[in-house]
Amino acid sequence: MSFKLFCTRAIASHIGVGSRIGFDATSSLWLKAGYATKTINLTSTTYPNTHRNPDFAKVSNSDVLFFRSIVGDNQVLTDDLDAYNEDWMRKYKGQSKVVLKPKTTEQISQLLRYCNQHKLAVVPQGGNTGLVGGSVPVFDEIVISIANMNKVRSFDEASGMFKADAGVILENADGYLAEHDHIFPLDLGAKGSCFIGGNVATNAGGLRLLRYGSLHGSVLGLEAVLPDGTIYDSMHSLRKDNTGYDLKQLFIGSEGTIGIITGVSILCPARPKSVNVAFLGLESYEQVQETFKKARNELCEVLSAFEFMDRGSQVFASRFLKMAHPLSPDDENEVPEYPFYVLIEVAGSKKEHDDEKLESFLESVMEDGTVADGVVSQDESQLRTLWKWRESVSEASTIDGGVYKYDVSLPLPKMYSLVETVRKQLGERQLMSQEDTGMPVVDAIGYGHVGDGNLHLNVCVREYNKKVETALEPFVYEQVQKERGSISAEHGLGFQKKHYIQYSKSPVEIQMIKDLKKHYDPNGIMNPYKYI
Ligand code: FAD
Ligand code: 2HG
Ligand code: ZN
Repeated sequence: MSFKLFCTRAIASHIGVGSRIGFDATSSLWLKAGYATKTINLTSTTYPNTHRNPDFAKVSNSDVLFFRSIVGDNQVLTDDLDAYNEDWMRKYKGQSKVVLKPKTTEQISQLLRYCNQHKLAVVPQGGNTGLVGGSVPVFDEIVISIANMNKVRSFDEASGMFKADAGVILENADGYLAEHDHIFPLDLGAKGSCFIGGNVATNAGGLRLLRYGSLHGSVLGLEAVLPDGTIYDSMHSLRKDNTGYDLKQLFIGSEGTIGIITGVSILCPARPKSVNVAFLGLESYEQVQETFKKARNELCEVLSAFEFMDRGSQVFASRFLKMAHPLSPDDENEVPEYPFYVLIEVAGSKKEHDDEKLESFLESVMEDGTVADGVVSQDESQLRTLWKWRESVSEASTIDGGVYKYDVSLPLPKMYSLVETVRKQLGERQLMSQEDTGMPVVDAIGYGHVGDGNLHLNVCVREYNKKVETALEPFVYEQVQKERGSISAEHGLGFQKKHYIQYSKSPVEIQMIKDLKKHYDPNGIMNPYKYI
């Protein structure tokens, strides 16, 4: 049971500094979950009980002519629309015939006003990295992509106030802020592709919510276009504003159902000057909790992330990354037998101080046996590599053909039992086997943001399969409801959970949501067939 320093030789040759999982640096294109099933069935075929709303008009030639007059011929796409119709998991596929790529808020206003008047349904789309089928059409809805709205508007170094178009890629926003010694208060595995507007629309949580909090707190203002074309402009820079309802909150997590977010004003903290990461092996989930408790107590203000992964998730990451595991650097094929792994990040302003804190914390948890094994990064490249063993799990889970993803909030002590319960359920129904390729499910794995009480349960399948889906839904949601958890901690409801909101919201809450939707979108044109 020794504490090792991170071993450079095994890692450095595989992944260079700055390379990104799923992100092709040469083309700047997001590589979709490339392993998942090659052919995607139309959503309307997979879910035949969802019917096209006959109240919606179908796009006509005169509509297309109008769109061209607003955004220009080149920004109205009518061919090769798969990238806009298919979701990242390759699970959902819409049938849109038209994609619009406006460049200004005014253009979006004109487009939405027209669509509303003509009852043409629309789907707002950002980087299309959403994981609940919310970002793609179901039938022939028009896709309004905000990809062309990608300018930083302003940054105030004194206050940390950052204002930008909603189509700025998260990684670019953070890169811009890094030049000014600041950091975007959100980070996630899809940062090379997702847009800050999409992040706000999904109220994304990510890897450092523990440190920087929810977007409900850091977003200070928004600009959005309502379905009737009205421009709502609250792009102010006020930290405090108690004049009535906080309207911007309506859009944070609204998933494109009441308007299109076009601008984001957000408070960005100073960028930490020193960052370090430890990667640990643990013998039980109880020890994961104990380590978290101790990390909060001992690392206090420098703790910036606390992520956990079960062994199954590391096996998938290992198959995907094809490199030595940090805790067994000499054997490429071996993931050590620890049932749980934890990644701890510390970030502060004084390296010696932060390193000292991390070291004495690690010494104490190793000595008292809470942690069985661990490594610490020695430089930036190793730090990024350690993060890859956490960040790559999402994509690695698709490696055998597909994945059913659940992102739930649960009380910390109960969090991992959901994975065990689901594994039992799949075993009893004889749906799961790692060896028998005739079985649809390969494995059910668990990982996530311990600091936020957010578990990611990924059921990794050889192909999308109705029997598996029926075994999982509403079963998973029932388990979450029993513990008064949330069926969506961070990815939203989208299409996947459209029938299940009642597992986390009361009838009164659902009615209030419906009332708001009806008020702002009486024709229901915004992202129909989704959760509301
Ligand atoms: P899209 O996928 O394009 O859209 C998502 C939803 O928002 C859709 O309903 C869409 O209609 C709506 N929408 C998009 N833009 C707008 C707009 N401007 N106005 C109104 N509505 C809009 N999520 C997390 O919370 N934490 C994570 O750690 C995390 N990690 C991820 C890792 C990977 C590898 C992947 C693929 C996804 C991950 N996600 C994570 C999912 C997450 O929801 C998205 O990555 C991100 O927030 C969505 O942004 P996007 O621009 O891609 O939006
Ligand atoms: C993460 O935390 C993301 O890695 C994605 O939220 C989780 O793919 C998933 O299930
Ligand atoms: Zn997550």
